[in-house]
Amino acid sequence: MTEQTLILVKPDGVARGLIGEVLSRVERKGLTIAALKMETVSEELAGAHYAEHEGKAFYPSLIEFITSGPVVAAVLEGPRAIAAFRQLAGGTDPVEKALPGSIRADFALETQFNLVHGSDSPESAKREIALWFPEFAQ
Ligand code: RTP
Ligand code: MG
Repeated sequence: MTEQTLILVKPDGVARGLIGEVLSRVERKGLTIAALKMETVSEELAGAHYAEHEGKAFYPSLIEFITSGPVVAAVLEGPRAIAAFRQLAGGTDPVEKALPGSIRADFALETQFNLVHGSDSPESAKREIALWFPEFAQ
């Protein structure tokens, strides 16, 4: 069944020149880029996007980081797109959890600066696509 997922190249990925690397891996995997834009994230959008983490110790630095520079946001489509991109990204901790060959394992060292985001469930994907691409949401 075709799914949609919302992904981000976070500010560290943009600053390090990894937009092309990430999008290239997405395309080589066979996922379709259905929507794409670059944007500097407002506090409001950052808070809405990461609402599930409000109150956690890392939340203030997460918001500061995600608003620190432009991000690239995209909607991807394909069979099992949500899990497929999470596989490409690798686990949250790029050293302890991400498998070799994943984006995070190949290019990141620290959990906060882990380069990419991908929706973690169909419910998250629907919510995040509506936040980032209201004109695109179904
Ligand atoms: P994301 O939402 O960004 O795709 O990452 P994720 O699902 O793999 O991880 P999640 O638990 O949702 O955490 C969101 C982001 O918060 C930062 N984080 N820092 N210092 C820490 O312990 C910690 N834990 C999470 C990371 O940037 C993570 O991607
Ligand atoms: Mg998450």
